[in-house]
Amino acid sequence: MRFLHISDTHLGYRQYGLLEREQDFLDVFNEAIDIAINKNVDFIIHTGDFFHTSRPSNKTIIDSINLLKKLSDKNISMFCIPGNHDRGNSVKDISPLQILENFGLKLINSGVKEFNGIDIIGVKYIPKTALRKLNGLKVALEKLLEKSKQDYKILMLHQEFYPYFLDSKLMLDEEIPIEYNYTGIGHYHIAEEPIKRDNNSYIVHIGSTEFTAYNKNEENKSKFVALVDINLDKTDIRYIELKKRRRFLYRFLDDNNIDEELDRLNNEIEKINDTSDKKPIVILKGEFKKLSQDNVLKLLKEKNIDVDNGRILYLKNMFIFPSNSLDYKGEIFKSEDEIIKNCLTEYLKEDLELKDKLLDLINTLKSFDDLDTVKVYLKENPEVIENLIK
Ligand SMILES: [Mn+2]
Repeated sequence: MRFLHISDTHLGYRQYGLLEREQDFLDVFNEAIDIAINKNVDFIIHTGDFFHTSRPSNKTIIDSINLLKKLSDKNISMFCIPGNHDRGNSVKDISPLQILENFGLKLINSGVKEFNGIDIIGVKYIPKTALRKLNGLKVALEKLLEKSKQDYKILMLHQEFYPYFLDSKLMLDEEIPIEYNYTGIGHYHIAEEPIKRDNNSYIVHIGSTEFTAYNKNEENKSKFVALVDINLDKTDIRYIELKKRRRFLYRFLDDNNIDEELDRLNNEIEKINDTSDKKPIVILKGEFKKLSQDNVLKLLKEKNIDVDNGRILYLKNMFIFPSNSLDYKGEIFKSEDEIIKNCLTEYLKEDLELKDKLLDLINTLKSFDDLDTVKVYLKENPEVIENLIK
């Protein structure tokens, strides 16, 4: 028996407001599906955040139906749990994943589904407040074990575990019963080496399929899916790198390194453009004590680090200059999404769940055409606001 583990595909995410980025998330999801087909897997597990929001656009829904159709043509089932992004939390509505159940998606909110002699067990994303009431995951996971009849058990989770999330109280070894042979965990967007436990069971954080800036230092990390072979009780895991994801180049600049760093950056941009049809995204951070804004912007132009020359898809500069950082007239953030997200992250760093809820709500409101429609919507759906502080 063979399966593919995919996570956090965030379909429909128009990062930086760019249509190209929306397409990137679809491209790489397609690549993952093609790997599943080419490697003749029996099924796929998707550990949450299939969609980027609970209100995917009509186009995104059609894209997702086409992905599932490719799989059903080859008789491959996809098992999935709702993540924090697509569980349908801030509006009184079901998850968009329930639409996909009509197109073959095997959605598990909390339960056991048997497939050809193995059990696939899933628990949808549980927010922090509910986790506290449950006193962690362990009791729920043990109850699900009682319902499982097959020897080989696959568990799908979408949660924050320590130390991947430093302020989390969930410890892998304490929360996850060792009887689960393969535990796939979504939510953390960076791929980590599989953790092998004493009885040869595994815990796998496979990470997202594209860069979303959800986790720190995600920029330069490669993206993967896991191909897993089960032979009796033996589990063999291979990570396969996703080639279609867009490359991000991240640099920290200062007065001393800027010349050298920009030359190196230039070489790398060149290399990427030679080997890929996807232009890279460049993120520059910098703190300058001697160089002025004019100096730095001139240097960037001289060294060809410029969106207008067609070598870069998007350039994000976050610079601080000595006199007054507010003097900086460059485009620190190009899209309002980024501005909103950064403000909320700053103000609500003590309550990231509220931040996520607000972002989700803003995304929903942005889908309305004008302010009057927004007002009517809020009036008719007061729970949208109530849910924020529940
Ligand atoms: Mn995610």
